[in-house]
Amino acid sequence: MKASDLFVKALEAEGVEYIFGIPGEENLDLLNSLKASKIKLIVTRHEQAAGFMAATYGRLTGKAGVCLSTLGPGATNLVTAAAYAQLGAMPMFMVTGQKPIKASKQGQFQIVEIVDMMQPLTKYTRQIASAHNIPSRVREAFRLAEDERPGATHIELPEDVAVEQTTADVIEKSLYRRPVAEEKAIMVAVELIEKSRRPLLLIGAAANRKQSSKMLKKFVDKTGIPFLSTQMGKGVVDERHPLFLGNASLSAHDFLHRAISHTDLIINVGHDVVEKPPFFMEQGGFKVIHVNYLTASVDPVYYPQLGVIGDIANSVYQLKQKIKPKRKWDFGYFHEIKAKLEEHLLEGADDERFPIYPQRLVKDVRTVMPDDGIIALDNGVYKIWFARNYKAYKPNTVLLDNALASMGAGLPSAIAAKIVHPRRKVMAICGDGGFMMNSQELETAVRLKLNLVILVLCDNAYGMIKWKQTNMGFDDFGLDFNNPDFVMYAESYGAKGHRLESSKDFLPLVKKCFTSPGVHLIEVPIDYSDNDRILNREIREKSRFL
Ligand SMILES: Cc1ncc(C[n+]2csc(CCOP(=O)(O)OP(=O)(O)O)c2C)c(N)n1
Repeated sequence: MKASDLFVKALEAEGVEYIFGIPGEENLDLLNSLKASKIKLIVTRHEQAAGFMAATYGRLTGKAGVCLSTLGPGATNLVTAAAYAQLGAMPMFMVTGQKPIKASKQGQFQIVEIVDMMQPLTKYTRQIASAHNIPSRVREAFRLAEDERPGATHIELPEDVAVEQTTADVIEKSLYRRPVAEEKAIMVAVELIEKSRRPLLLIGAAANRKQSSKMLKKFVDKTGIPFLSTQMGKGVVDERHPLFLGNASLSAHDFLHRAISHTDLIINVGHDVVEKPPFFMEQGGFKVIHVNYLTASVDPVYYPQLGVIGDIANSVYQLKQKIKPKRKWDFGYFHEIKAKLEEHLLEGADDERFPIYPQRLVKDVRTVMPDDGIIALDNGVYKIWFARNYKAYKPNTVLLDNALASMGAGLPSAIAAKIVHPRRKVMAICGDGGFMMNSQELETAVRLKLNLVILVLCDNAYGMIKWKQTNMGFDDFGLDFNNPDFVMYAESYGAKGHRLESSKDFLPLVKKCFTSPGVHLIEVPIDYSDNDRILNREIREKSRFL
């Protein structure tokens, strides 16, 4: 068999459905082998976007998403996406081309040490030097990408290896179950929880990766322990639950931090230190039980006293079975916080000003999105508003990146979400800065005939940094820009462009976009004038009096 055919066969054995990417001449044998495969090639307009799509496919399915590029410049374009997958624990497999390694007549043209370049960004990076190694290398790359903690892997397939003949055959996936926590660890955790006075449950990203939603809901219902979510842990348990105390969208001084300063024990399910800290541990302060697939990386702000290590859903099940809810638990103060938080979340939600107020925008998006609808956020200050004010009802329905926190991922991840869940409503929410970093993927979305709604929030500036600049007392400087006419821009791609003219038009307009097929871009002027007042001062002041 030709090596590139074997490579494709190995991908098929992994259950690969899509490859996102841009082929170069060094991938042409692989491309030709793909022609005969059921794997669908999705050509993108930038490798970075292909990487974001592959990572999001992995995030939503638990199976490694695959992306492809040529050598040199194509592969260097994958770097940000590799970091995105690696930090965000999204399973992703990258394959890049290379010039012949045995004899090359092109000198060093386009040659960069891609395998080395990927080293700090991946769990595994290898060049295939012989066709014979394809099955084991590919299997190993997928195993590592998908195993906890998931991340990015990379294989370089040189042109001359791709054309070799080989008798090797694919290695099938091995079947295994995730290990479960040992009973003794569970018993120690149960004792700690039962002895505590004001325990809190924190739900983080890893709880969104596998099926732990039902078990966590049962745990909360049985014990009555109030819970918080991290940004990437949103939706694991429906945030409409009466015991939900808020999302850690700000790192300090929010209502939920009052709860944290009042707790003596945090049962931390699935959070790890890549996310912006939802809390800071201090010597002599509250204790933390780390419930996760792997032990915790130690960090100055995170050094849990106990680890319950193993499959998360199983650990939560075991804890739930053994815990006897205690009368001495005192959640009175937490319920007070909850009431105040709910009040605060409603503030500004009906504001009629235009440009639209972020709180109103969040409320209207929540109104229009069905329970299982997916919002995919780029990175900007609106992310804080959405994480804090938008209640997620189901797992993985709020796709945001609180790990690399890269701009440019909003549109590509929405495209991938729509590919994975074609029947669900998907909305990309981007700032005018982040959107322009991968706006060329409008063409990909239109070509794929996706039904997608894209909000471009316009403040003609890098608003997030402006917000921080104001907070630090600096003058307004160096963060403004001009925008294209987004309606014309969208239409030039064959998408439908809309411009929001008044806040009350938002809901009917989005509803209309969701009922008419195709890619809809809505230019949404946004009023960020209160970001500093509310996010930096009002929340801090109001929560101080709790
Ligand atoms: C690729 C990348 N470059 C720079 C940053 C730093 N950064 C974070 S948010 C932000 C501004 C985002 O602006 P925009 O997309 O317009 O959203 P806004 O905050 O204005 O709503 C910048 C420059 C980043 N996170 N990622």
